[in-house]
Amino acid sequence: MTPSHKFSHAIVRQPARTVIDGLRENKAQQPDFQRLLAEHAAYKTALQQAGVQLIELDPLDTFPDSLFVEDPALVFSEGAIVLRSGAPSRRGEADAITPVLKDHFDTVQYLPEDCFVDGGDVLVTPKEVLIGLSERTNESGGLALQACLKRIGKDSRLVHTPPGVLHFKSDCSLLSDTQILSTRRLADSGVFSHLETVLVDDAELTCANALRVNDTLLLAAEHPHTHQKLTALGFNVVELATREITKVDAGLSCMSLRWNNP
Ligand code: CIR
Repeated sequence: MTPSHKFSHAIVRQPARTVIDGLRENKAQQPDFQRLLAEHAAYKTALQQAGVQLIELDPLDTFPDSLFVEDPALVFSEGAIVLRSGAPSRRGEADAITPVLKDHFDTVQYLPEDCFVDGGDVLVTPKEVLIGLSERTNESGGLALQACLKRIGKDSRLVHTPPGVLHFKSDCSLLSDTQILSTRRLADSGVFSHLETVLVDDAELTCANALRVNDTLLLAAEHPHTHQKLTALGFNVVELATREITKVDAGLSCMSLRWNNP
């Protein structure tokens, strides 16, 4: 079976200048546009060096958060699913990305009205897809997504995103087909009973959103304890600066939509 972290292609979107007005919990912090661009450029290079072919989309000034392409859609070798964000300011991003999905996938499914799901709440594991209910992902959205997933042969389960956490994957990421990187608060909910859990250091929560791509594990820089732990486990860790994107509550998985085209 192809490992879940095997990716041949990814969609990315260039940050718009308006990203400095992106949604965030802490309004007191605003990202620096030039430094954020540099972070994004390094991210794209790291994906390419990990063996991924990029499909690069133009910036969208009307949608400050549109570089976070993981949220408006889900993509699999079997087809794409267009989502509807629980954040009103992000709803138009789905329409903007749909033509690109139609160009690359034979099957594109859509959620019905009043169903809200952000891709950041969806974790794909070999056994099942976990859908974290959150401020952005409502129950009808989760149920509608389960029906879409079933149509392309994928089992799924509705779970809960920890209170106060933006997205389910803000707190976890798949390291391999059998291992998950997670915060303690999420792991303690028992949701990962079928996976071996590697905990991020309690003082390094923001690196829980890592990104395994082929033989490379992308990890937010400045999280030395977790980095050391993952290196000791044998992962090929590549650090990426995330100071600016973190100011708009984002992490590494958010900036690409990845799939394997065998
Ligand atoms: C938002 O609040 O929607 C953006 N500022 C951050 C989105 C991060 N996306 C993700 O975790 N998948």
